[in-house]
Amino acid sequence: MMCPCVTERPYADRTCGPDRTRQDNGDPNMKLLPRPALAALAMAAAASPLLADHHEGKVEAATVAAMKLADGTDVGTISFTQTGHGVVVTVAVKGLPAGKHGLHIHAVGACAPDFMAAGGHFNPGSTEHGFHAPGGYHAGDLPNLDVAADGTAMAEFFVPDLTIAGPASEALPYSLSDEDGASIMIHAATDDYKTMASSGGRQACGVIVAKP
Ligand SMILES: [Cu+2]
Repeated sequence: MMCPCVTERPYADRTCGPDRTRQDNGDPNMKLLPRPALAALAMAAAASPLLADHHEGKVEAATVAAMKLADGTDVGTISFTQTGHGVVVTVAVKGLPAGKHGLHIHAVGACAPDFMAAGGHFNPGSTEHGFHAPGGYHAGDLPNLDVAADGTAMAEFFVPDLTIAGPASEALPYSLSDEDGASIMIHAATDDYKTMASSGGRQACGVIVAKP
């Protein structure tokens, strides 16, 4: 049913065979994902009608994370818009110190009672942090946010392979709709894309997908 090269290359369906391959594949259980992702997918697949929609390219979803400082001060929003290939992230924040700030998706969908509730980085591949890391990076690693002198930052970028709208799938192997949700964190210092410590403390947090 699947074109032969799919078994060798995870994303081979993008370059191999006709587009209808995915729709024609009646078995949604992806053989290509690493074991933990496959297990999560197997658990989620039965319950969610979204998986089938992914394969039809119909998923449209968006969510907005309300960004707050530790004292509850509103510092704007970070929005997430699902596409068939990943998520468009749109940042519109204010009231932050000027300079470049580390920005990451964290693993747990909670910012309260303090930002440590957000857990570590979203890292479903159990890789190392940083775009420079050999064997890296975390799926939650994002580009630094450059805050202007007036305390605002506007940015828009794309995160491939990510879904906010359903369980992991072949097309979108990283899901934020997992058992503990996900959040997004603006850090106090600049991510050197090599070490976790470079980003400093947790300055502003917003929930993307709430912890159930
Ligand atoms: Cu972080």
